[in-house]
Amino acid sequence: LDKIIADKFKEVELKKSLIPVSQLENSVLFDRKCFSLAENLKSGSGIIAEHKRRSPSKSVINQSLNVQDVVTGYESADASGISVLTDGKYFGGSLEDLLYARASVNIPILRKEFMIDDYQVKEAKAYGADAILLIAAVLSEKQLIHLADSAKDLGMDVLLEIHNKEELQKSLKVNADMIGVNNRNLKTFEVSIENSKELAELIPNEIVKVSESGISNTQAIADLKNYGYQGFLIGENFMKTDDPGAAAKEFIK
Ligand code: IGP
Repeated sequence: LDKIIADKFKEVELKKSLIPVSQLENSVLFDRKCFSLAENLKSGSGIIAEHKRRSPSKSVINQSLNVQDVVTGYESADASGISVLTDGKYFGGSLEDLLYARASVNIPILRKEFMIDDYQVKEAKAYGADAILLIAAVLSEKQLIHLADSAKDLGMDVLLEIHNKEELQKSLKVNADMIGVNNRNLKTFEVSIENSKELAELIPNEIVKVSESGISNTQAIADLKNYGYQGFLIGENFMKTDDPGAAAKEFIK
């Protein structure tokens, strides 16, 4: 994780020197009114289906599909939202993926990225995202508050990811619409759905609860609903198949 973040700082500095913020603000999408991911989770299937080609924990998941087909499939499967990885080096994603996803569906899209700078929040908006992810393991309380406020100012929702009590503590003053409990430890890659169950009661009621990672069956969803979860972020279980949309449809029906 430390390496990913160090690389991200370099990437963002480079981009800032090439594409000024004013150019991002000129994107036609910059003034678009966002869909609310948090609201959509409450009223629909609750599934946030992810486009993920590869990951540091699993290496290759699926490199042969095109993003438009995948996200269109997710939308017709009745996903409440879509998550698009935009990190290139570790996840094989891109901002172009986000743009093509935006052009293909009319449901909320989460930019899945290691956010460290305001610049990326603007980029998210300029490339069509409706929501951003902030990872408590990566950011200070002050940074979390600042980046969440920037996203809210642009009309986007905020999904704040935590993995333990300390990170939750750090997140309580942040203006987040959703708190996501990552079942995967980003430092050891160990996955346990019990983590969502243990932290559930500590999350304030007015915040939409999302369980992230390692979800592979509908029994897990039923269990997590009993703990108050309304959102379920699923990547690999769909992406490892030849037809992620069909896999999502079978899962959600
Ligand atoms: C999806 P999975 O196990 O269903 O593929 O997990 C999602 O939760 C995972 O990709 C994720 C992630 C992240 C990726 C959760 N938090 C932070 C990158 C960065």
